[in-house]
Amino acid sequence: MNTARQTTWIVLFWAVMHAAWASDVQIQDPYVRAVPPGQRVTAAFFVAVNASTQPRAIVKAQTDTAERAELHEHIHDGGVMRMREVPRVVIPAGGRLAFEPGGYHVMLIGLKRALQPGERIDLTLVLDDGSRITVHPEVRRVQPHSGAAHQHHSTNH
Ligand SMILES: [Cu+2]
Repeated sequence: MNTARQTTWIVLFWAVMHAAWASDVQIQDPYVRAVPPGQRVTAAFFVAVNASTQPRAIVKAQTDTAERAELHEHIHDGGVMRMREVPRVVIPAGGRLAFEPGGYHVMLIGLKRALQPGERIDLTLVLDDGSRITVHPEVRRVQPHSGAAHQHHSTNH
């Protein structure tokens, strides 16, 4: 009886620790780039902070606001900036990684409605340990600046 009780406590302890461990990744300052009406593609940015002693990877993004959410990176390809989908983005142990214009971002493809600056959408990030983090990025007007904007989004300047 004592042993069974002990086992219960160990399982409970493990569950609590595991939950705490899974939440060691935090998403700070999430936002979404405001786009002109009719444009159905935009991107979400944030800073991912990993307080654990293990590297963690973001392996998937989901949102109700768009038909698809993809993890993207920007690469320099013969002087041209391009972006491509990546299967995972690693946040180093005890470190942080910025998703920012010109770098990693979550591409939202096929927006289901127009986004108003100031409103918030839902974005869920899935980690490699199966945990999920839902954040509420604010829609913001982001000034394009040289080299850092989505090249295929900027028009004439
Ligand atoms: Cu992209």
